[in-house]
Amino acid sequence: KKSELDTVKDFTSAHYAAPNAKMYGIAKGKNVIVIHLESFQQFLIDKKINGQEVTPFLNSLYHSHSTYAFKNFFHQVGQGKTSDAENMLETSTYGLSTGSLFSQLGSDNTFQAAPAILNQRAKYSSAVFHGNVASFWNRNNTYKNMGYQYFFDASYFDTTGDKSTGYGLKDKLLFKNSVQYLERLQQPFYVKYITVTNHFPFTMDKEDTDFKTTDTSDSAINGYFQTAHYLDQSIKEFYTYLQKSGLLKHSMIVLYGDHYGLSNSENTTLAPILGKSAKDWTSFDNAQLQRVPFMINIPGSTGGKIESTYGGEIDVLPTILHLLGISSKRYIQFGTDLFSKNHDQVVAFRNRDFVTPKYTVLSGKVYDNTTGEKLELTDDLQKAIDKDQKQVSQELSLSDSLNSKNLLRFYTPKDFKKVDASDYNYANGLQ
Ligand code: GP9
Ligand code: MN
Repeated sequence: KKSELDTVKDFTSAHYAAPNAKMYGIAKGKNVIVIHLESFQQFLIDKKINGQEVTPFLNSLYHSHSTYAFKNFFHQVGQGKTSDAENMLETSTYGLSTGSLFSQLGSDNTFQAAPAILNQRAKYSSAVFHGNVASFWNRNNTYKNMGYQYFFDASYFDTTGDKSTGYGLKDKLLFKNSVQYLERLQQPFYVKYITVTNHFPFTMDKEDTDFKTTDTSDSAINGYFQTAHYLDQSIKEFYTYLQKSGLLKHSMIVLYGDHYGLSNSENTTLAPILGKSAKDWTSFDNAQLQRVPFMINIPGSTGGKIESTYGGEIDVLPTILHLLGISSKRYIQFGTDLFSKNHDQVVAFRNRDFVTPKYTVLSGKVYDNTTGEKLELTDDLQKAIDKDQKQVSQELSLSDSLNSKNLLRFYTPKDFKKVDASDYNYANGLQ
């Protein structure tokens, strides 16, 4: 009888998309710097408020020919929010349907995640920089199982007084104070920066912003543009350091928004700012706002452009591995390389809704992406949608059984050495 693991393996190997030869290995051997843009939605890109760009630096990256940017990239998180995004990006498996995988399974599960893969295949060192306490989302335990060698959490930084906001060290200080650790890491390194300042309720100290924001009845919306502007400045400052230190040309910088910042209940207040009418706002419009930025900046490269391929967070790991010239074929991963000709453009949301380049399907109702209108289905279209829906549901439930039953403990990819969490000790030897 076929085991559950075999069912999962059969699915992911049939779904595997071979790399695009033009892109394979274009960033081979480079450092990888992943920048997690907290609560950052795609509509912020190129947005002006009172005539001023909200995120001028990210906009310049977005339009640069050294950046492969995606305008139809969606977040796929559930209740695990940031932690779900991290899990998808670094394992190419989904978060759970309820709660956070990091919190529920991060201490005990077997992971075959980016830090371990890159270390074993290409001798990368690895680290996370984050200005909140290590235990938030059970990161201290999960990161060890992912094979992260270092975790520079709040305990490594001075977070006292006005150096922090609700979720920890202010982003500008995180980047600035991380340098002392970053420059001691062995290269090539794979590092992740998890920013926090652009987080609900989007409040900040007056002296940290001079951005003239909106004047809506919703203080979260007004604050959102200010904290996003601050985040943008923090990344600009970090780039200045990367440039000066010489690291920039030896690095590939991956930037992504983890999930929505403004919730569906706020979207009708937001609508006029996006040039839409609040009274015509529908669940189709909410779904479109699941777009978040995904940008791969490879300084020195000139082939970058704004891609219209549809994809999501689940697709990041195979995409990155292939850019680094590392085949993803031997791993159990649910996403597919965004640059592959066989990339699967059906984007699953955690609640089994999904988006394709043509349609948005919400609770079985089908909307046309160009008009936003709900469609009456012909038999043929219904069949096509049913097929996609079936695959989305299957993919999510296979990922769930893989993770909730810890099936990776029974699977050893070629040459993979199982991660031993006890190899790592993060908090200055105190924990
Ligand atoms: C906390 C931060 C926020 O450390 O990453 O997590 P979120 O609330 O966005 O899931
Ligand atoms: Mn988050």
